[in-house]
Amino acid sequence: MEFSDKLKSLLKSSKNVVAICGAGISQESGVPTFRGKGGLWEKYRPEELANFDAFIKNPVLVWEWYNYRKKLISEVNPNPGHYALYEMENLFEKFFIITQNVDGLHHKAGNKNVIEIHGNIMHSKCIECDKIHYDVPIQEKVVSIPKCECGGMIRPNVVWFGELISENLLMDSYKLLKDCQLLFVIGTSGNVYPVASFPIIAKENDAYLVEINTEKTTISYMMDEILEGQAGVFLPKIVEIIKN
Ligand code: BV8
Ligand code: ZN
Repeated sequence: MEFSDKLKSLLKSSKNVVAICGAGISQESGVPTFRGKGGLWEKYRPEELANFDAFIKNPVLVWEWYNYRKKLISEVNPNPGHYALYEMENLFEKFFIITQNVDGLHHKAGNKNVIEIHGNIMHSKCIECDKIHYDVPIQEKVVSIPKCECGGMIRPNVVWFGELISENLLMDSYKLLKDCQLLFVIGTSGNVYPVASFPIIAKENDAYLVEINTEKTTISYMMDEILEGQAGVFLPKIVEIIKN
């Protein structure tokens, strides 16, 4: 039996549902994860790339890595896992996604209620005046560091290690996690804080926690139900149960 009776009844009765997503949900679209085999971190370590000091020390290397990812992401599409979450937004009374992913694929699938807690790789910002730039071209070979009108260097507008998550997004996330009856934790290794601590907030408020992952993770121990397998396989099945 794939899904417990408890989960089946919650799929029918829950009003507020939240899905926390990590790189695993985009893996079936062809976007490499961070820590898995073939993952982005295999060649580089996070400390070397996804932090401000690395950018100041070697902006060309950091921009090369982000341009490689931006180009790859601009050529991929949402997969059945993303589209199932789009259907959930229209099936549950209140459904929100809190995503660690910066690939924009939830919006591309049609979801509106999305908190991009680590930002969006397609957006950039000036390190001097904080101006957001949406039109920074993808340079296959980085010949120059993009510059703002004010002369400042432009960086990807994502949250790097050692940087604070925006207070507003954190407050919005805490509120959603406190109010939800059902929380899906999809395709995340549970390594990165503060998102790794989010499931505990929902659990403390009596939510039922369901992990969907191809492997056990550091946060599997706190789950009420574990669906071991691909997000793109399980999520459409869950939508079928909600609909019938
Ligand atoms: C902060 C954005 C205050 C840019 C990213 C010591 C202890 C605890 C915490 C810390 C510590 N030292 C430092 C910290 C804080 C640090 C942190 O958590 N470090 C970790 C590594 C220990 N966090 C921060 O710095 C955060 N800010 O805390 O500020 C502060 C400041 C200083 C010091 C202390 C506190 C900011 C974190 C944000 C970093 N930005 N990325 C970019 O993308 O380039 S992190 C990066 O990892 C991505 O955003 C990614 O989303 C995120 C999490 O990774 P996952 O999404 O989980 O991906 P992963 O590859 O790991 O796992 C994929 C999973 O999918 C696997 O489990 C796999 O099995 C599964 N899977 C694969 N295929 C499928 C699948 N599942 C289902 N279906 C499939 N088909
Ligand atoms: Zn500027």
